[in-house]
This record gives sequence, C-alpha cells and structure tokens, in this order.
Amino acid sequence: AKLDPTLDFDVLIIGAGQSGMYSLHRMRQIGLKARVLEAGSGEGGTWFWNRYPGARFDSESYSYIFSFSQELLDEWNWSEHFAGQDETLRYCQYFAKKFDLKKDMQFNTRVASAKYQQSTNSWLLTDTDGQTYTSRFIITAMGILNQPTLPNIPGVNDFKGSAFHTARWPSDASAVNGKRVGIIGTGATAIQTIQELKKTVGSLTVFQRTPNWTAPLRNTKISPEDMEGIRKRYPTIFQDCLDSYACFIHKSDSRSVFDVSEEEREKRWEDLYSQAGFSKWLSNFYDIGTNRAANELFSKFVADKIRQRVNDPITAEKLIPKNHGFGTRRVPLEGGYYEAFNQDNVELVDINVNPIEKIHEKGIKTKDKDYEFDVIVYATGFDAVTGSFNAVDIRGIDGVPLKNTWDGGIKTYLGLTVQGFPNMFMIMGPHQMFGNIPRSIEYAVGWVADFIEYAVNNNIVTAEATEKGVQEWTEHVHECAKGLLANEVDSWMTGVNKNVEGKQTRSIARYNGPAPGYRKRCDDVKAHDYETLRLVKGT
Ligand code: NA7
Repeated sequence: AKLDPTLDFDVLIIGAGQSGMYSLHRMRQIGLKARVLEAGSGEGGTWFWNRYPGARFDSESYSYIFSFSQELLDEWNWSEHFAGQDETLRYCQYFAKKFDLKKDMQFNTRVASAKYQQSTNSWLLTDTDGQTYTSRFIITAMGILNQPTLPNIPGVNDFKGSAFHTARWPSDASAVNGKRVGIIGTGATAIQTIQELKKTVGSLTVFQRTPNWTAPLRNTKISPEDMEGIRKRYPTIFQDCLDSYACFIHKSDSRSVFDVSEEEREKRWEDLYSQAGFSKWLSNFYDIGTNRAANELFSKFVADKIRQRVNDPITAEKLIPKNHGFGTRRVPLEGGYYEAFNQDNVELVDINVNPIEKIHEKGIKTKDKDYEFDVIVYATGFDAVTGSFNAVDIRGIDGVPLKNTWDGGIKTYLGLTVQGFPNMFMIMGPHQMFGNIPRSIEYAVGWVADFIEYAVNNNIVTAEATEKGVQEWTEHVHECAKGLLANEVDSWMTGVNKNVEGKQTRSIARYNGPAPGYRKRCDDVKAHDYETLRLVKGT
C-alpha cells in the first residue's frame, strides 16, 4: 500500500538495530511500504558497532531477544548464558534473514536531517550525500548509546600511534597484541575490554577517573540439553521479565536490609555474589537502591570482595568507589577484571590524584609522569539518549528544531511522541522504559505499530502529542524519579557526560517507574482509541 502516492514511502525507519529491524517487520505486516536507513554497512545496531574485545551481554542472552516469533525461539540456539558480541550479531543477522528484512534496508546511509512538511503532512529526510526521502510516518530507532564521545583532553588528536574509541574498534584484531596500550575510562565497556586485553597486550595502563562497582558475571557455556531446557522455559522467562520492575529475569526481594539479622544478610549476599548476572543488583534487598544506610552496608560487602581479590592494597583502595554506592550507576559485570591489576604489566593511574595534562604525539602526559604508548583506547562512553537525536537535524512544525524543544528539559508523551513533531515515533526515546532493552523495544514497537495500523484503518493523516498529555507524562516521569539513589549520581543514565556541552548537570533522561505500570498507561491510551493524541483525519 501507499498511503499517499506523492510520497516515496509510508514509513521511514532510522536505524537497523533491533528496534529498526522489528519496526520494519511490523510495518510490512500491516502492508505498508517501509524502508530502513542505516549509517553502518550492516544490521545489528549496538552489536554491529561495538566490536571491542570482550564485548558481551551482561544479561542472560535468552532474556534479551525477541519473544514474538515462536519459530525464531525454536530455531536459535545460544552457546553461552551471556553471549559475546559476535554471537549476538549473528542472531541479529539471522533475524534479518529469516524475515527477509534486508531488501528494505539501505545501508551506508546516514540521515543528516528530518523535516516535517506541514503542507503534505509528511516527513522529508536527507542523508549526508544529499539524497532525499519522503514518508508519512517516521520511526526513530537510533539506540540510546550510539554517539561515541572522546575525552575533552588537550591534544586528543595529536597522538601519532593508533587511537580509537571502543565502539570503533579496528577490524585487525591483533592491533593491540604485544603493544604498549593506554586506556581511558573504567565504565562497563572498559571493564569488559581490560579483562580481555590483559591477556595479549605488552603492557596496559588504565586511566581511571571514577571507579565503578562491579561484580562477577559468572558466564558459562550452554550445552544442547541446557538449551532445550531453556526453550521449554521461554514462556515463563518472558512472563517473569514482563512482571518485574525493569523486565529482567531476576526476581526482586521485597525485604529491607534491616528486616533480617546481620548473619542472614551476609549469607544472602554471599549467595548473591556467587550467582551469575545482575542478581546481586536486582535480587538484592529492595532498599539498597533507595536507602543510603542499606546501600552502604552492601557497598562495604562488595568493597571487601575487591580487597580480597587485588594483591596491592593501595591499588585495591583506588578501585573501590568512594563517592557513590553499589548499583547507583549501571553495574558493569566482570570476569577477572580485578585480577588484571595483579599482573606486573598492568598499571592503574588515578587521574584525580595524577591528572592527565595532555595527549601528545607519543602518549599521555600526566602531572607526575609521561607515558609512551603504541595504542590509546578511548573507553569514554557515549553522548547517551538525546545524543542520538541531536546528531540529526530534526525539525517539526514551523521548522522548530527538536533540540530547542528539549532545551529546557526533555518533554515527550509516553517517551514515544513529541508535541510539535507529528507522525514521528521514537523507539527507545528519552522518558521511555529502559531496563531490559529488548523487552522495552518489543513493547514500544508493538505499540507504535498498533497505532499506525489504527491510523491507516481510520484515515488519520496526522497524530501529535498534546500539551496536556506531555505535561502530565513529564510530571509523572519526574515523580517516578524521586527517591532513587541512582538519580543522585552522575552517569549517562542521569544525562551527564562531561565531554559534551550542555550535559554537565543531571537531568531525567529515562522512565524510572515500574515497567508494568508504564505498559498499562500505554495500553490504556490504545484502549481509548488514542484520544489523548491530537488526531487529524484526511479528506
Ligand atoms: P560509560 O559507562 O559512560 O563510561 C565511560 C568511562 O569513561 C567512565 O569511566 C568515565 O569516567 C570515563 N571518561 C569519560 N570521559 C573522560 C575523561 N575526559 N577523562 C577521563 N575519563 C573519562 O560508558 P561505557 O561505554 O563504559 O558504557 C556505556 C553503557 O554501555 C553501559 O552502561 C552498558 O549499558 C553498555 P567518569 O565515570 O565519567 O568519571
């Protein structure tokens, strides 16, 4: 079908990650003419771009996939509980192949601008080569961590050796073997990278600004028999995810740290520490996320584990966070991270004590020492969430830039739509449920697809968030954010990236309430024929 014969497409989708691929599949099911525009040379999004050594799931692979297709669940086998990047990318490629998605995906196409055309109720997209595309609807499926940021350190472009961001790892895997490597950053990405690099580098110098609380991933292989067991449990796994606060498979604990004796608490924490995945974060006593005293007790428990694992007590103390509690930032998971610092060829530099003055031709100069490197790795994170949107010149009614609309703070309706930007739908936009991202993607794509199908069937040519809807939703998002220790700490989750102008202070970038509540609100909007959107019928 073509909703409007003067337009190229019914729907344009920006991004070929899991959001974009599933959006395309759903648009085709409705019978619409859709195309995905993707900057990369292949599908997979996050799993396409992030090829650094050690990149892998921190969540159980089989909970981080699409649940809608029984065939896909029947056909795909995971080899590890926490699959590596290559396996997850192959899953994405298998998904694309199975649903024959690639014929409607256009790669090596970076969208430069997206402009709403009032006269035709349509969108005009222009890529960086100047090619234009028009459509009735657009779906942004750009991901929340797709704009890598380099550190704002003087001389960052002066280094003559090989230097790259973790999300742009060179295809030559031996790039670091036997080399003198410096790495800046100690976030989730750095932690995965460091524990791999320690095996092959000549030497490794880690420049740390803020240590992170991290705990064992405990990844293991999945045998064919185990996989059959997992397959049988899929319905339960997905239901458990849907029922939980942030869609993870880990069951929450409604007890307070102070409900149990000290002995019982320690026993529980030993047990959690020995378990795989995020259980030590998500299945812990509920108040480690809300009560400072409770959080301090568990943080001390984990600090002692770090002290036991790191031989040099001074290095151990440097690796223990002092200014934020466990789980108040996204918890990186590890397998041998702390032990890296027991190797003679690995050094930890605390840049709060010994600040980096500049990067130069041969390496990195700190206040006390000049380091020479063959390779510098920037594990310095992303201009998260709004960064994906700011990278595209998006303009709504009267040519108003989306950037301006969000200047005084992010405003959306359900994290899915923005007032002044009709017919634009966001998958993993700000103020949406994050948590287990594929669960959030599957829900959001489903909601948007259901709406677009409704619009097509009811001759609706424009749909836009209303001022009242946006105000109520934004207030609700801010209300839900109260009381969480995580919102009192700088991180990409609280909208802070010191390397990016305008991101020096905290903001509320995500929906912090419970996932079931989020879905109920969105379901209600659908049940009431989207009456909280401003809908305009065609003639
Ligand atoms: P993160 O978690 O944002 O980590 C970035 C790291 O880089 C973090 O340790 C930063 O220190 C450090 N950084 C950034 N800029 C600088 C400068 N200028 N100087 C020194 N150190 C710096 O990104 P990741 O890629 O690790 O993880 C992103 C998400 O991907 C993660 O949460 C998972 O969901 C997967 P800081 O903490 O700001 O002091």
